[in-house]
Amino acid sequence: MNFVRSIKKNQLGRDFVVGDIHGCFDVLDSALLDIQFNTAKDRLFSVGDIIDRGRHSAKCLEYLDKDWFYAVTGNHEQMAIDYMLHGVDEECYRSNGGQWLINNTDPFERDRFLSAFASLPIIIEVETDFGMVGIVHAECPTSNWSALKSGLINPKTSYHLTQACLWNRKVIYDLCTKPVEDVHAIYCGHTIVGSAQVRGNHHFIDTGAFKTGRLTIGQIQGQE
Ligand SMILES: [Mn+2]
Repeated sequence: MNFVRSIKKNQLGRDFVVGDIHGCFDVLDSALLDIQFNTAKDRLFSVGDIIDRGRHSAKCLEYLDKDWFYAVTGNHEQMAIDYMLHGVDEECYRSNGGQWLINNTDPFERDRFLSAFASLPIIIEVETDFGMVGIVHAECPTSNWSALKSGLINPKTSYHLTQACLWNRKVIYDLCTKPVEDVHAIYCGHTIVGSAQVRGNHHFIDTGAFKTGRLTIGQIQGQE
């Protein structure tokens, strides 16, 4: 499994981060038009949870195929993987928006979703003019970024840290607001906020697109 993906600086265009898409690829398309996103030069980094709840979850494969679209694993991608591999917790997954996948019984299509989700990293780091920017679904559970990277690839700590990256809500609830060391900024989703929120150097950008119609996109690199 690929836990950490490191991405070089975008020398050509702009880099953006986007909050939890949750199947709202129609909202994403119009948001990309609004910012005049240029697929030849610009890149988009998703904080995960690109599927479930919204109406166009299956479209995720089109985006995951693009060389300008990057995503980390969200707890919903992890639930989809667990459901497809083990078939357990079907009712739990259904109640969390997984019926689009549960209803899709084509084994070939399921394999495409499984391999696409299983190849996503837990965290991404992107080089920018301001320093390294981290992308993680729920939060960074360690006090410095390097400790997270080494802990994720250490078999003794990997499982625990992965779960924390996918599910924690300690930082957003002000239980830990010290900036994470060794990283300029960290972008997260998972916890729905009315508008983007900052805690230390964590930025929370999930504005609940599947129910509010508002998808938050922030620029992290390149000319305004
Ligand atoms: Mn989530």
